[in-house]
Amino acid sequence: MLPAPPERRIVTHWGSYRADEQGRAVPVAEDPAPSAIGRGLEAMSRSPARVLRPMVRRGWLENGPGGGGRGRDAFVPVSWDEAERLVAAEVDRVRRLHGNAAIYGGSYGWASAGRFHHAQSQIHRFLNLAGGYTRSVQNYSYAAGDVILPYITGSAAGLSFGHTPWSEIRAHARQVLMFGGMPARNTQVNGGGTQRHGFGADFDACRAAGLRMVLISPLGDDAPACDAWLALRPTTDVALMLALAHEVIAAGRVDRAFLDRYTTGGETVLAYVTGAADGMAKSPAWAAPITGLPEGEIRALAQSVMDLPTFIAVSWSLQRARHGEQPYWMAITLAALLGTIGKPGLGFGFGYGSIDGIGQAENAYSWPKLGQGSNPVDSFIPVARIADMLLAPGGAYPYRGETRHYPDIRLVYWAGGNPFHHHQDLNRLVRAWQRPETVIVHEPWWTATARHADIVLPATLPTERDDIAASGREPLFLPSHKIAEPPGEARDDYAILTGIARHLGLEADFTEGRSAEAWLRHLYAGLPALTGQGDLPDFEDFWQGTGLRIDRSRPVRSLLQRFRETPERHRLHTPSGRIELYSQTIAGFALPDCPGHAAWLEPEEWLGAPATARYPLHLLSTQPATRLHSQMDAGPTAQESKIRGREPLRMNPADAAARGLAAGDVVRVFNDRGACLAGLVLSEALLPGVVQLATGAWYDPVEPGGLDAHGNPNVLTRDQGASMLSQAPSAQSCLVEVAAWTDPLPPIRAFQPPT
Ligand SMILES: Nc1nc2c(c(=O)[nH]1)N[C@H]1C(S)=C(S)[C@@H](COP(=O)(O)OP(=O)(O)OC[C@H]3O[C@@H](n4cnc5c(=O)[nH]c(N)nc54)[C@H](O)[C@@H]3O)O[C@H]1N2
Ligand SMILES: Nc1nc2c(c(=O)[nH]1)N[C@H]1C(S)=C(S)[C@@H](COP(=O)(O)OP(=O)(O)OC[C@H]3O[C@@H](n4cnc5c(=O)[nH]c(N)nc54)[C@H](O)[C@@H]3O)O[C@H]1N2
Ligand SMILES: [Mo]
Repeated sequence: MLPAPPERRIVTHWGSYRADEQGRAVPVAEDPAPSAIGRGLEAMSRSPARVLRPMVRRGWLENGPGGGGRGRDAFVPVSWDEAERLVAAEVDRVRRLHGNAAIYGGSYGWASAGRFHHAQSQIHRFLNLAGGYTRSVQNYSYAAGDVILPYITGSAAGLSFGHTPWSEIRAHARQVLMFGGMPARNTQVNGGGTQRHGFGADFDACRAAGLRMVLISPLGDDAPACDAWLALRPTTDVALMLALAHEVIAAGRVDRAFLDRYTTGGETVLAYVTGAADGMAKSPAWAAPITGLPEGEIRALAQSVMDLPTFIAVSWSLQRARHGEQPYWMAITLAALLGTIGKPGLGFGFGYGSIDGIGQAENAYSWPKLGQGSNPVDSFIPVARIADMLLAPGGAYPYRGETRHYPDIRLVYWAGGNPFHHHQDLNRLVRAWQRPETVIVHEPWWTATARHADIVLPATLPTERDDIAASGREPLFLPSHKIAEPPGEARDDYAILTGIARHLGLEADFTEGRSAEAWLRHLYAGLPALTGQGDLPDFEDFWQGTGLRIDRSRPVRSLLQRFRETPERHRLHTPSGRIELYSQTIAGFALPDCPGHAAWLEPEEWLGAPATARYPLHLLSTQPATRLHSQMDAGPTAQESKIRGREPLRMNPADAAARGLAAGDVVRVFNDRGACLAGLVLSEALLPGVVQLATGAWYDPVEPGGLDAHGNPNVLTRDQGASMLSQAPSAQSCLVEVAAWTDPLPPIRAFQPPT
């Protein structure tokens, strides 16, 4: 048993808390900007939405593996021993009959902070020992960016790591273009467990230093403050950037020396922008009707990027759309024409304000983590292609210039994620999800994913176990203390998998003979080797304290600065060794939705599409201010934001008036893919024609595949790859209509356990 610390602390993805005298979780004093998401954290332990016992779907228990009735049948409680035996036997059956690639163990999702009780690491470690599984690659956050960047700059630096520091931007830039804004709500979160929210201070320091902060977004409140707001139509940023490039060219301000020395393909791009290639000059007059921005505003912005040293920031949201590769490629192209790339504090970067920690000092070391072993099976899918995979076993699909085939999945095993939150077109997922023979889910909660499983194993929350937490974007290694007993029979993922491993003869390999506490000590003992930090306190002292700080950060350097200084020595990992404004490789793939240079491509759904005749509103499904994804939706902060129990939908008053709608109304949001209810909030901050419904309201269909009573935008979003290159999710390309809901209100049942 670990000694009881004088002050008990819990670390989450959205902040650190201490238990006060009443056992309530209150933000720690070290945090300059605590998040309200953590309110009621300790009370969530006893929420009625918790899974309390191992449960098996009745149809599966009675008839054996097979999908019919998934999401409809009642659940039957079983003992832990029986649950372990059922899971072990099913893993064994599937691997023997169909091979390990028939097990989908992607388990994508955020789970909880904590280095040891990290659900994905635990499940991957277990499945690797069991012979392997089909895994997932990329993520829902920035997959299109992650795929395209290596073709252009030779790596994904500037996306989730390697950013130009805020301190350099503040010192050298005079203007920051914020494509997609920098909404403070998203910087409540930092993966792995955060303690000191830092974004606000960096942003404020830029303003104090007199930088001109320009917000380019359909939402006027997408930044803590701004000096100008360009309210463009969603997913038209490439057209705006092209027009800026056009003006830079027309003014003779292209940095030819930079293009010659550091890039390849500049001539092709210039010909496209000027119209020499296709007869269409990408001028402000051309971009105005596409973006919805007045031509004069575009010209003024173009002048400002020529007059002021400018940093171009693009949020991750821009690439979560059809052709989401293009805004990133075009931002780099624009910075290249201006010749700012690699200059201190200038150039471009992605994800500032998408999450806390971007642009802050980066650790020059990595933290200890649980070893996952290696996967003997070489089978994977791009993560957002899950429904396609389940619907079409063996089906062909393009990815990164190859033709691949989907594996034939018989068993889906999920721990630490919520696909019925995160995936697009949930009604399609409901159908696809019936296909596998068995679905096993570890969950603390009766989420929609748990409800659509055959075997549900109750997992603990971070408040119910001891752990160590550390984010890759903070220099802090933090104890996270148990403050509550697990409810019912809930167990840690480690304990669950240890029990299952025992039935498969894998226990000794899985545990390496360590208890959970012994693993924490083992992780701690790994610190010196990884961080180079020698004289650390004893584990006991660490455990009684408030965490360690290891200040060894990477040198302060702007993105691609070394490449700029010595391009011969720091050749990029691209075929030319330079920035590829035109990529022969991508052009060679001959993809209709991702050509060889950055280009404006009309998506199927945007405000200029013919589809607006029926669905005239562009839906932005942004990250929620009141929770992390679907987590804490049952908590007080999210619940107080609901309108008659429904998730708030924001709309411009003019759009509401045209539909006879008023603030506080419950409305139906719909398109051909699905429909949900939401509670109406009116705001002038939205560009007319745009509505905003945050992700994360627990999916609550009134009948299987029917109306969602609660307001989950993913019943409306499109399940299509950003392009055939990346197969990334493209949730932001989505048209809808909104109408009054006059029928009786269906009850919210998502937070009640199923029968
Ligand atoms: N339309 C639309 N959809 C989106 C997005 C969007 O912008 N628009 N954003 C996308 C993005 S960027 C992301 S990253 C995804 C996020 O999608 P997810 O990461 O899947 O979302 P979460 O709600 O965090 O799911 C984590 C689940 O793990 C469970 N959990 C927590 N701790 C533990 C644990 O210790 N053990 C176990 N077994 N389970 C645990 C939680 O209860 C929760 O159900 O959503 C994506 N979906
Ligand atoms: N509170 C909270 N914070 C979070 C999360 C959470 O669940 N809750 N999730 C975290 C995760 S996993 C991720 S990946 C990040 C995601 O970070 P982002 O992807 O940056 O976040 P979003 O909220 O989807 O989008 C940010 C803003 O982009 C704008 N936008 C959308 N489409 C367009 C467009 O086409 N053009 C322009 N110019 N603007 C557009 C929207 O107005 C939106 O408010 O957020 C993280 N932060
Ligand atoms: Mo994400």
